[in-house]
Amino acid sequence: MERTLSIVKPDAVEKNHTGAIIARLEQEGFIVRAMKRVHLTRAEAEGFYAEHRGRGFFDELCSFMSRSSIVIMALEREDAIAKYREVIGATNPANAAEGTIRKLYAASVGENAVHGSDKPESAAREIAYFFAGYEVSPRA
Ligand code: YYY
Ligand code: MG
Repeated sequence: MERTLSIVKPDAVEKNHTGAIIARLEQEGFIVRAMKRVHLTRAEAEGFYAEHRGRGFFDELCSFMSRSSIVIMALEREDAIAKYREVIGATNPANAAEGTIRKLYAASVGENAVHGSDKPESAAREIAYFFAGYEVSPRA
């Protein structure tokens, strides 16, 4: 079993799509290992997206991610990282395949409904960024 970090971003939470997105992920075989709703500070958003610091879209991305609440989940599944990225679709919803979460719920590349880890090292860092060890332990 592999884990990935999933975020329902402010645009999707504001539109009340959280439940539909979680239901879809459960249908796709993901187990919600840990979950919480939080409103990030700008500094917390910048820390999460540190790898993108210096990119043209960084300021807008961090403003967006700290605009209102998000729902963060640690998800578990066989091949979770790749499978999750398949289910959410391309970063730009205009390029996302039919039926993917971004195609269904995202309005633009900047406000694209969900986040997903891109590789095992990112998943480990991102899960640890938001969850304490006891929250994602097998006993949770
Ligand atoms: O992993 P993923 O979210 O699909 O894309 P990244 O390339 O890691 O970029 C993170 C985040 O930044 C993306 O979800 C939206 C935003 N972004 C943007 O606003 N404009 C771009 N040209 C690229 C990314
Ligand atoms: Mg990424």
